[in-house]
Amino acid sequence: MGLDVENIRKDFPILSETVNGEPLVYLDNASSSQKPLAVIEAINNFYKTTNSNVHRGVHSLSQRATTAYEATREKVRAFINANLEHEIIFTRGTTESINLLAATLGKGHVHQGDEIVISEMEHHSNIVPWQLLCEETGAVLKVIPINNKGEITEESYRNVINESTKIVAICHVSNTLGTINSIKAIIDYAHEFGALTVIDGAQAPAHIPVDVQQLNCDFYCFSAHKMYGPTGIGILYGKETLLDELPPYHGGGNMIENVTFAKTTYNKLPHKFEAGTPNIAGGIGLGAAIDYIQSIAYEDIGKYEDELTKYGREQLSSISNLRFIGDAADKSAVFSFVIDGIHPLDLGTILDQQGIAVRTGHHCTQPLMDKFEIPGTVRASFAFYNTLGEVDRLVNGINKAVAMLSR
Ligand code: 7TS
Repeated sequence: MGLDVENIRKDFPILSETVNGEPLVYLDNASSSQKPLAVIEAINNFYKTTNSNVHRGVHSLSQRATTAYEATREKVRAFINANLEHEIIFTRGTTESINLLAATLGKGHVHQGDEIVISEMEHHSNIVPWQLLCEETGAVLKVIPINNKGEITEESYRNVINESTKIVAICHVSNTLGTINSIKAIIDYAHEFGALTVIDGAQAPAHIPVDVQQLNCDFYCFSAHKMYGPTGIGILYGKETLLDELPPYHGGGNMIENVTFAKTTYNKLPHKFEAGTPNIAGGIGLGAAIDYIQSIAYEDIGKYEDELTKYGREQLSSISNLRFIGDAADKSAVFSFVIDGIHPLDLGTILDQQGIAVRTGHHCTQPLMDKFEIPGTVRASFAFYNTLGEVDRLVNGINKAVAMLSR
């Protein structure tokens, strides 16, 4: 059937905004995507008609809020094809999901001399929590190197993963390079050594379908706000047996079964990991975001975004002295680049003056910048509501900026 981009754009009110007098071209989707009206209205309606706390009220409104909030858990389960609803833990986002794992795996699963494996392309959120865990336990952080195209090769991960590996934590899709990693092969290899696998899926579900049972990953983390949902809510998926073994993360209301001063027992999954009043409106918004994505087939999203990737690559390549950082064979519509003699921040600022939103800097991947020996890049990251015309506006905008800056 194909994607009807012009109609899709109408679902996103912000896309009709002007910025600095120009129609907005929003190319910072890897940071946070825009929200369709369906998500905005779901949140609005919750506060207008249902607002109440969840999981504790005897009154009808609280029960209504609980039903609406919990409906998202089932939607997420089906969305990533998890086996069980209570394998879906609500968190504040990818960052909190990974921190939860690093903190709780540190209490029993990881010991002095054990190795924790990440890759050179990880976001700081998938580096620092593991460093904290290493400091606490005496475990050692090992890093899978990437090649110059920004890919993890089979040889490179086989060289790093071994009998000492306890955890392998890898991104599904790189936020800076756009590389789509062959995580299934890495997960299978890690399992040969009995290691646990943690997938940082922050950049995946907006673009590609995720099936945690097919991947057979032990944990999968993502954020609602990068997949057309609200900020402040995300998911930790984990296999039931593993989540059951882990100790609680935060203490407080809802995560307990019984509290006395002498001893507290904990609630069952998923509540064991969900202390305190959650982001109820956010959860409902995430449910609406999933409904929205599912109203458009992934197959169509994939085909269209591939077209954007191909066209974007071709057109950006026409700019002289532009060098792509990351040119993987399998990549999403994310372009990081540098232009000789031009600082990314200056380029980003002049693009902004033309209504074009890109991100500049290290994108929370400083070790990756070190690998490529650059301080930062300009990054244009696309979503399915972006158009080929916007690629042209980006390219014209860059050409204009380069002319101004090299005067
Ligand atoms: N992992 C990856 C691969 C990411 O891209 C991000 C956010 C995170 C983890 C953290 O997600 P959060 O929702 O908890 O913040 N990436 C970006 C980015 O590329 N620009 O801004 C945030």
